[in-house]
Amino acid sequence: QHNPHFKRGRTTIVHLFEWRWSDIAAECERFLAPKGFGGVQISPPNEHIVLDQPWRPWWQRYQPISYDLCSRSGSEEEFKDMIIRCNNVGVNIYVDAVINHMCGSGGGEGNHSSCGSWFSASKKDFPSVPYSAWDFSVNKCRTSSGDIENYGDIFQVRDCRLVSLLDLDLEKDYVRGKVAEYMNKLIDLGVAGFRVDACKHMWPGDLENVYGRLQNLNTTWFPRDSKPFIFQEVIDLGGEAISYTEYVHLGRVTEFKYGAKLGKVFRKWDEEKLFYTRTWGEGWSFMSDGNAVVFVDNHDNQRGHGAGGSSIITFWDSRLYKMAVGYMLAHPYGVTRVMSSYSWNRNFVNGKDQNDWMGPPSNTNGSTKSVSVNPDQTCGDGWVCEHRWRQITNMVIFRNVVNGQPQTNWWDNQSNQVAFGRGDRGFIYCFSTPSTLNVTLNTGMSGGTYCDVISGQKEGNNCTGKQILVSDDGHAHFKISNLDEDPFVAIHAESKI
Ligand code: ARE
Ligand code: CA
Repeated sequence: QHNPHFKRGRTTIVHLFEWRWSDIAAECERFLAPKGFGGVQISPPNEHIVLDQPWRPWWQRYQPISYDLCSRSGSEEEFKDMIIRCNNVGVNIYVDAVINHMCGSGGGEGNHSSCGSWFSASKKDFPSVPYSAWDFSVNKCRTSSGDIENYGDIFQVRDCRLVSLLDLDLEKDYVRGKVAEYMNKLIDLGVAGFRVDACKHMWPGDLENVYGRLQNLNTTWFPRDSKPFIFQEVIDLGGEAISYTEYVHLGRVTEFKYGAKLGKVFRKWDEEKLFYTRTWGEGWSFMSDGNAVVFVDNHDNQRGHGAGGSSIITFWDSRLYKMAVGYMLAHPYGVTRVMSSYSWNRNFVNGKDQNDWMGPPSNTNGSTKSVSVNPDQTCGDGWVCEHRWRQITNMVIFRNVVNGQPQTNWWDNQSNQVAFGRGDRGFIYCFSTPSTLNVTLNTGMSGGTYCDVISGQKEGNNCTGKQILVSDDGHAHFKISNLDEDPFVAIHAESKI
């Protein structure tokens, strides 16, 4: 379950946060497959609550009402069509599975749900599953509020309500069966795996039981006996009662230290310096390479939810962001995930964004807007599409080209300039300090002229960016200024001209 089952030597997942299924299908065909993306993490596809206060927040999708497949992203038909079209071009779909809980305890009663199913949060009644009051862990929770009050107590964290969300009792065979039935339906339809939400709040033994019930992947698109890829959201920055180590035998785990630390390095906070990343990965006490899913930011911490704090770099700091994502994609550690966001009207009051709830670009009737694509390949209508930024797309390709190669030819200036290669397949040089670089480095690559894929790219036999001349002994001269659009350069075997 640690294997993402990427096809055709691909390596990277993009999270198309809040995209509609029909847009994802089109994106697989027109962009993700040609650019070599391995898969898409989609927003939760199941029925969710629909809220007016605040108006249609993005997080309503983390409040399930049933496992029917109609959501803000579209209908079941559109969902099925997306899976087929993405699979047909070799792009995997990973579902965000919300199985720890249903909606918030204050969710009310009625048909305010994405498929229109009736439910009652106060009676804990969800007839479309069906779940009733017996299926929740109310009697296990010992806090007076019924909510998690102390992350130091492993029992509360698992058995009480996360921010008042009605907590399912996954010890019950019936609940395990319903959750597995939902996930198996998705596997049948052709998904490649799951991002499992809020795993810290579920007992590893319960998860093991649920995962044990899952079928192998659909053989229309995957080899026989392929188990679904599982990556579990466990926020572990150290110092809490629950550790990621309890989950790594079950599947991969999100490594939240990665983005928090990388943010500090590129922002030069806490006296961090880029050259300290010589030991990036396990050397920074991250989980072992084979267990990690890594990312610079996610849909929570890009807006002050979740964990990582203010060091997290997002599209709002676009120049730094491209460098951080570029570094991540060049470095061999972990399975990489790239964020693709929408923009919203940030409004900080005393350091807190009052609009951190705002949902995706919407029409007046509340439906999510389609993603429009501009002539220069960027997106419009409020969709940021970081994955379409040249520097990021081209580093996704870089990662595919160097896949399987070790990190080699490390160089640093004992400060904020570093460079490293990936065998003879690729080389990256980057700095995070206001300065100019003028240095000759051993790239480990074969002699020739390469096109830098950050300032441009190879188009036919031309290069639209800087050209890097590698001599027959593998050395190349790098001259970059902090005034350049991006203070980094990357070349790879397929950017040779
Ligand atoms: C919303 C409202 C709440 C309200 C609730 C129920 O904001 O005020 O009580 O609805 O009505 C997302 C949003 C939440 C939202 C929820 C449901 O972020 O704001 O609540 O959807 O709509 C912890 C968990 C971790 C979780 C983060 C956010 O451990 O699993 O909190 N992340 C996932 C998703 C989120 C999602 C949920 C889980 C719920 O990625 O998008 O919530 O499905 C320390 C701890 C962490 C802890 C963190 C923040 O760092 O180590 O474990 O993360 O603090 O508390
Ligand atoms: Ca729980």
